Amino acid sequence: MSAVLTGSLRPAPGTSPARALTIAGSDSGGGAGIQADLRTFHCCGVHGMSALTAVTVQNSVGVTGFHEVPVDTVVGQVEAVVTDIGVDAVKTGMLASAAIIRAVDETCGRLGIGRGGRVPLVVDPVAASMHGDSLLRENALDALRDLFALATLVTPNLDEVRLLTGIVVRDRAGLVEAAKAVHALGAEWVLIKAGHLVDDPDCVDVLHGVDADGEPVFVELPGPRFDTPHTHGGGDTLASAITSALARGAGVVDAVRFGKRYVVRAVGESYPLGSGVGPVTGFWRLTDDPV
Ligand code: PXL
Repeated sequence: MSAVLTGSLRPAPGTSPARALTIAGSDSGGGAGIQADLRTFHCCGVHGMSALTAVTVQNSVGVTGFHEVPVDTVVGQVEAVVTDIGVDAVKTGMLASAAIIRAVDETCGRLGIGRGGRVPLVVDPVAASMHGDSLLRENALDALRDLFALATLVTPNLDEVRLLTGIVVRDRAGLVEAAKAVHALGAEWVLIKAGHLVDDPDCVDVLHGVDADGEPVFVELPGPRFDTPHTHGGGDTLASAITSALARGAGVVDAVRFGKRYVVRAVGESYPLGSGVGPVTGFWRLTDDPV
């Protein structure tokens, strides 16, 4: 395991921690989106920054609408933090529209974020909420696929695999086929999340990329399948934990293993909220120290 991920993740008091930026939407219910990302960065000992792309109107039952942030304001937020504070890893979540995706693509490329640059880029290709409410305009899929060419890692779930490639995954063998098909869209690494394979008693995600010699690498990431409906924000939390590890200097395989361990704990302690679906949580990171 990477030395940067062993032991305490707490930054030494008074020192500047690693810095991560999320380019994503707000979840008014606080379970997913930018709220989950910033919480996860914090719990991983990383300074979190945000470029807001959209404001969703939602609670534990679903999303009733969203309002996009103007493209210039999205770009302005990224430029403002990167040029002053600097950044060690970037994650995208809900990008809402083709115009925002194309602007994020151009801005990240220009600032040295993503493939070919200094700063790793994790693209979580968010298309819909777990209730099935759309978080991405219908005409934005081409732009999203184009963004993959800049990605260090993309982290689709099985609904997103179907949208992006047309492949319907039904079993573990299908996960490998999906990984190859998504990888062919241009990302350096692909993590296919198996959460939707509900008939599999375990949740075995598949990471796929190519090693330094050009040889294909497939890594299985086994984890338990928890008997809970409360998994809101699980994908965001996984991608944010991976981004935190990358920001701390870990390689992709170690960062993904770290993210998987983190999200297993977060789903394991998820809680009910409202009358619908509750969130995963980083509460297990809290200490028993009295305030
Ligand atoms: O979990 C995906 C996601 C990402 N971003 C926002 C969301 C959701 C799911 O609801 O609302 C803003």
